[in-house]
Order: sequence, then structure tokens, then C-alpha cells
Amino acid sequence: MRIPIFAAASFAAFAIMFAVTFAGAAHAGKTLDAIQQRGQLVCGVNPGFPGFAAADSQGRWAGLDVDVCKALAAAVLGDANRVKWVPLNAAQRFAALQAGEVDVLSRNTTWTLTRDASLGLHFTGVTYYDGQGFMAPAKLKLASARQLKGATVCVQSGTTTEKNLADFSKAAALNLKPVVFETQEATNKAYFSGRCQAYTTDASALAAVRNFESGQPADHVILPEIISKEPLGPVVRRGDDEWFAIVKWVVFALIEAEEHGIAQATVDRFKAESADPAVQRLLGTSDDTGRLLGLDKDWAYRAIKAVGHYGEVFERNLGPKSVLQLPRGLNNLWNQGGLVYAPPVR
Ligand SMILES: N[C@@H](CCC(=O)N[C@@H](CS)C(=O)NCC(=O)O)C(=O)O
Repeated sequence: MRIPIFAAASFAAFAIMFAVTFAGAAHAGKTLDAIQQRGQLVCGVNPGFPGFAAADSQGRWAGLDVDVCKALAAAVLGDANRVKWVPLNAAQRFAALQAGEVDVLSRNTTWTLTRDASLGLHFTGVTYYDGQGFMAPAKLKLASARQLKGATVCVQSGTTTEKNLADFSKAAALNLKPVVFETQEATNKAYFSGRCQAYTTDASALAAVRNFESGQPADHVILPEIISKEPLGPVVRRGDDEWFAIVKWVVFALIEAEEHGIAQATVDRFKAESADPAVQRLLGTSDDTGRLLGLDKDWAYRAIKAVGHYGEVFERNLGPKSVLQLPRGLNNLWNQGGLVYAPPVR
């Protein structure tokens, strides 16, 4: 078919106009559309891991993983409370996300190649750098996990923990005997009833189990070895790049807020008064970065206002004054000796 030259030219002009008008404005994406239509974010969390995700007697959830979802809800819905919490154990978590039962999995989940490449999911980044450790009864008077030769070790299935234990046993020629349970409750019960000589999980969870579940924390020691890297972070389904970008950048915004010292209590003042271009960009008073994510210009401001910057989230849930009393360590900002780093919000 021959297209008259003027028609082809006007089509080209229209195409250029269209591209110029809409360049940079992101299409919302189906997950964001669904969240906005239902007016609620559905967030998969740990059923009960104080410091990361746990509900109180009133059903109010708190923790670092919980704050990630609150920040997301604030950014995309304008209200941090518009979250439906779906408790998921280790074995259930990926299937629930794959099946669309949750919009995001924010549940002490380690980013590994196998999970990233074979589950139809994307890890969006790291919200907590963890590592696997061991706990043993103090009465065994152990100073090192290397003294556990031939020991029985309680461990939960469906976790990286189980695999790392096998690697460590092999590499250190320890002949460890895993005693495997599907739920954390069963793992705890077995260890505290003396079924195993040691307990292994992520170091953060060891602190929670020792402080909350043992009855007598002083009767259990956490051994010094950290045998793995456990970068924990939120996970989304593949196939929705827009939602993937939103989850990444909401976490990055909390990190960048800490870099600029923008706290929950001071974010309004920064928004009203700051002349720093990076702060203005982050808080939407100059460029509209939200438009690029399918959101409005206040997306990051609302996330920070809802939960505070990354350092505040850490301190409140995990830091020395919290129940877990974890040192900031690797989870300090990159310019404070840690690994926490966000690409520039620009
Ligand atoms: N980070 C590891 C371990 C995560 C994990 O599920 N840990 C257990 C032991 S603390 C847990 O949270 N269990 C709670 C549950 O499944 O209810 C992973 O991603 O596999």
C-alpha cells in the first residue's frame, strides 16, 4: 500500500509530539493499578520475628520489614496504614508471591542466585545485611562453632540456613547432623527441649530466639562464627518493571534521606526550607521524580514522614535501644563504614 507523503509526514510529526509529551512519564504498571484500585497494599511478612515483623495483641504490626511496606503504602497510597499483612513461613513465601497473593514479600529473605534466577521473582535490593550463626546451651561451654564436631543442629527447612549448614559442615569436616523442622515454632521447641546440641539461623533471628523464646537468655550463647552472607530484602514478581522500580526506589529514598539527615520529625522543615538541590529533588519541591515512577511528586516525602529515614527504621526496630539490640555494623551507611548505599535520587 502506498501512503501519501503528507500523511506519512503528519504521522511522523504526531509520533514525535506524542513521544515528547509523554517522555519520562511512567506507565503505572498492573501491580500499582491493582493496589490503587483496592486501596491497599498486600504485604507478605514473617509470622512472628520481633524486630523484623511481629504483631502485638491489638494486631498492630511492627519491624523493619513492616516499615518497608508502610513506607511503600505511604508512597503509593498516601497512607502507611493501608496495608494488609499476610504472615508467611519460610516454605510458603515464594509460592504466595508467585501466585499473586501478595504484592511484595518483605520477610527476612536472602537474595541468592538460584532464587533470583529461577523463581520468576526479582530481589529489589538489600534492607538488612545479615549472616548465619549458631547458638548453643551455655552449659556446653563452647567457644566456637568448630567445636560442634558430630553435633545435632536444629534448623528450619526451606531456608538458605539449611544449605549453608551442610556447606559449613563439609568445609570444616564437622559431620554436623541437621535436625530439620518446617516451622520456626517447631525448631525452637526442639532446641529448647534439648533435642539438638545447637541451633542455627540468621544472626538477627538468633538474637530474637535467644531473647524472646528461651525464657533464660543467659543459658544460651551465640557463637562467634558467621558462616554465610545473608543479604535480606524485598522481593516482587517478574513481569512488572514499574512496580519493581517503585519498591527499589522507596527503599533508596529512605537511605538517601539518612544521608541528608532528613528525619521523620524534620522532614516538613526540610521540605519547607531546604535550599539543597538534592534535598529538594528527594522531597519533590523541585524536580518531579514521582512522575517517572508513575507516582506524584511527594512519594518520597510521604515515605520518610511515615517511617523516618533508614537509620531511624534500623534504630527503632533493631538498634541498641530496641528489643534485639543489634549493632549497626554492616548496616551502617556506606560513608559511615557500612554497606548501605542508594543510587542517586535524580
Ligand atoms: N534468610 C534465610 C532464613 C529466613 C527464615 O525463614 N528464617 C526462619 C528462621 S528465624 C524464619 O524466619 N522462620 C519463621 C517462619 O517460617 O515462621 C532465608 O531467606 O532462607
